[in-house]
Amino acid sequence: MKTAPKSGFAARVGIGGPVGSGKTALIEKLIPILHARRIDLAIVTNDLVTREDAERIRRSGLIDPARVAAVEAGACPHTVIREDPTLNIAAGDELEAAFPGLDLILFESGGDNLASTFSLDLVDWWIFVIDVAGGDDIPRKRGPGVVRSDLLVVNKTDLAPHVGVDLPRMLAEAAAVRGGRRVIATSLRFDHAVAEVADAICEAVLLTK
Ligand SMILES: Nc1nc2c(ncn2[C@@H]2O[C@H](COP(=O)(O)OP(=O)(O)OP(=O)(O)O)[C@@H](O)[C@H]2O)c(=O)[nH]1
Ligand SMILES: [Mg+2]
Repeated sequence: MKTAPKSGFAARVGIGGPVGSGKTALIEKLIPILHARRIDLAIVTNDLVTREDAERIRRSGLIDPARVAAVEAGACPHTVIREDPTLNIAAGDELEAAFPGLDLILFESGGDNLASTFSLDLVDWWIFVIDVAGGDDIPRKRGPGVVRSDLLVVNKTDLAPHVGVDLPRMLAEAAAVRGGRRVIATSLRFDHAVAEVADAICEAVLLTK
């Protein structure tokens, strides 16, 4: 559902999920697809006590490094995307001031647990990324991130045969606990279904595809 941007004009989309599920990898794969659609983009990353993910994206050559901002949470990552998102809101506002034509800002949360959610003071819409290597029981555990996110991404599908995961069952259980809200299975390693995630973002917050 399209909602009004939280401040300024750029739509703000959160990307959360457990440590190592593929949040930064998703951003790296989305950037060229969104650029090809002429979407004016910036990124805010969150790490515990470093700027590691921001530096990784800046070094990637995928986007102007000035369009990548870093927030150091200094505490459990959800505190700065939910309880007090002031630092992230300010980072988004600074990017909008520096790049007045911005259409979209992606906010990557630091890796967190299944209870992690985004404040709707910060984002218009948010994605939760889990991966098959975390176990096919993750959806059944009904964490708020899995249940309440606008889009659930189940990543690393290429690893399912190697970790004994029944992927169709995992996806069916994910759909069931989400009451029909969208689930997309990706393999970022093999660029599988990234365009579908881009479509979902564009449809939800940019009214375009
Ligand atoms: N096999 C496989 N590996 C993947 C896939 N997506 C990501 N990875 C790998 O998983 C690891 C973690 O990916 P990241 O993108 O850094 O994960 P993250 O969620 O940003 O991690 P944190 O920010 O530390 O929480 C990296 O080694 C990636 O190369 C995938 O679809 N398949
Ligand atoms: Mg990351």
